[in-house]
Amino acid sequence: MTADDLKKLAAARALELVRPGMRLGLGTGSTAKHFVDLLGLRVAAGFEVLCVSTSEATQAQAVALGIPMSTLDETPELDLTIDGADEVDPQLRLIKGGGAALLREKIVAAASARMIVIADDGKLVQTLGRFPLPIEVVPFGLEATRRAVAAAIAAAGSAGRLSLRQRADGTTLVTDGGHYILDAHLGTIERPELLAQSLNVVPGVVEHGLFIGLASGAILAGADGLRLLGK
Ligand code: ABF
Repeated sequence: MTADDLKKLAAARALELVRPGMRLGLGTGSTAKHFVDLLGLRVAAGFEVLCVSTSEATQAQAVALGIPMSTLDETPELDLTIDGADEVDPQLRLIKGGGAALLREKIVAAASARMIVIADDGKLVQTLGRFPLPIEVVPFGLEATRRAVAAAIAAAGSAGRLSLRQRADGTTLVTDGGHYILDAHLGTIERPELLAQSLNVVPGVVEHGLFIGLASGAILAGADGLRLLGK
């Protein structure tokens, strides 16, 4: 099976968690895209749900599929969010943001009674950090913020270069929220909670890709089948 086949497998398993009338958060990324496609087929067959998206890309996909959409202003409490991740550790701590949607993803996850990660099992790691940690920052004062972020990372006992996320055409990526992303190439993050706290107080940092205490479970698809973490 290809990695994409595994993502589809995880997405299909997540769909089994959805009950009629549920208020759903719809994630972003290639794995979440499969979930939204499958949900769209259910909706076309009369399945009733009300959904909130985590990015403009997912919003467009869901609308095109005829999935009933709402907002967190109209529907501030969600029953279940299904979303991807870049890394998952055994304690269900995540790195997210490779898809540049981490801000809305974290807000939607926090508004959900349950947040279930769907991914191929290659995303499961013992220690977070092999994937560069995305840190969303406001464009104003970028160089000053970059230095403050580097100091916060050092204060948390980590180290590594910071790169400004660019699009394929070489221009600076601007998120749905109008911000930039600094990717921190740390290698390993021995104390994710400490690093998260250290980043949270840096002026100019809007949000970061460490999701701690937000994921209720994970559905990980591998060559040997599905592995379920949490609940
Ligand atoms: C999104 O899904 C991002 O936070 C994360 O980076 C991405 C994972 O992408 P994929 O499912 O394509 O591997 O939630």
